[in-house]
Amino acid sequence: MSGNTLKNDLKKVLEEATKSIKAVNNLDELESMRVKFLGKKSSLNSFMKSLSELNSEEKAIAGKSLNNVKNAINSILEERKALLSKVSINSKDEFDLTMPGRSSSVGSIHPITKIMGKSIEIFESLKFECVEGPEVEDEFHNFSALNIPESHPARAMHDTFYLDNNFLLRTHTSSVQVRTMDQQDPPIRIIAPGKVYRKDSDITHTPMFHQIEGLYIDKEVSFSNLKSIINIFLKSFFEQDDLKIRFRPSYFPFTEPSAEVDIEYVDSKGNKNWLEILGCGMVHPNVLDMAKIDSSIYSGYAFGLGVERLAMLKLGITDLRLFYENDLRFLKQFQRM
Ligand code: 2U9
Repeated sequence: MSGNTLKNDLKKVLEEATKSIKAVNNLDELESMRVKFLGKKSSLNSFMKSLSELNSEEKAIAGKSLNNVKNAINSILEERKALLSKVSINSKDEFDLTMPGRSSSVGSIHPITKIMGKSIEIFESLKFECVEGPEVEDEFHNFSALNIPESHPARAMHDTFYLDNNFLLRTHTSSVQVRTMDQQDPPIRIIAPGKVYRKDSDITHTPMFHQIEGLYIDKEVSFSNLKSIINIFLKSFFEQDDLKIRFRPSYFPFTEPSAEVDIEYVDSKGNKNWLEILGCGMVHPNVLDMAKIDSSIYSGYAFGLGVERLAMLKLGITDLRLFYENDLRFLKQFQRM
């Protein structure tokens, strides 16, 4: 073995090892490369063995070259190992089936939406059809068509959110029923659920709240029909067959006669109280006339209820504003309602 041939052979070995190691893509293959280039059966090892054939001067030079190549291969192996370990940690992250799952938080329907849904379900079972209409209204559909005179305090700026050009945010969903009466002949049996707006804010009022209003127009609709439907709804909603319900005379421009309805409520100390829950009445003949429905042939009843008020009583909540603060600690209590 001459010094020059050895040098050439070592150069080739180093080149081949470098190329092969850099092509390796996992730690197992890398180990076989270590065996191939540095193991007992490697060409480097057989060169090592043949050193004995050389004289001491040649041996020193050849030994040094062999060691250099061995070290070079070792460091290429280490470098590749470090790189592959890093990749394998990262890929373990994606594929380790023993890792605990990432929990995603599940949202839920807002309690007001649920109360609204439950009420609509009851009215639909009583053959009322659900209708919707615009939240931005004009004065005619929100006030005039409902027999609410221009001088009525509800029209005042401090109660109603006025927009440009005599538009406003509807103060009740009655405007939806007015629109239905314009488009449809009796019999009409509808409910109008939705958002309404009034300039009010305290523990029992928010500037936006939800209403469900009902309207039934047909021949021979009577006040006793109205009482019956309200009784059925309230007993079903509060899931209480012996619920005490009281009709108290009241006044609304759009109904005559009008009534407010109270339910008996027993508080945590066992004290009984009457609580107002909704308003209702027989549709005012002026309202029918304005919708070109002959009030000598047809009569109707109407009712209106505040969804937040229903929800407060059903869920035992005393501050209405809690519904709209989006505090998850409050909302989560109703997740499984
Ligand atoms: C038409 C004719 C009449 C709807 C009615 C009430 C009585 C009523 C309040 C309850 C609490 C509003 O949400 S609240 O603040 N509503 O008391 N609403 S009768 O009467 C109508 C509706 C439409 C065409």
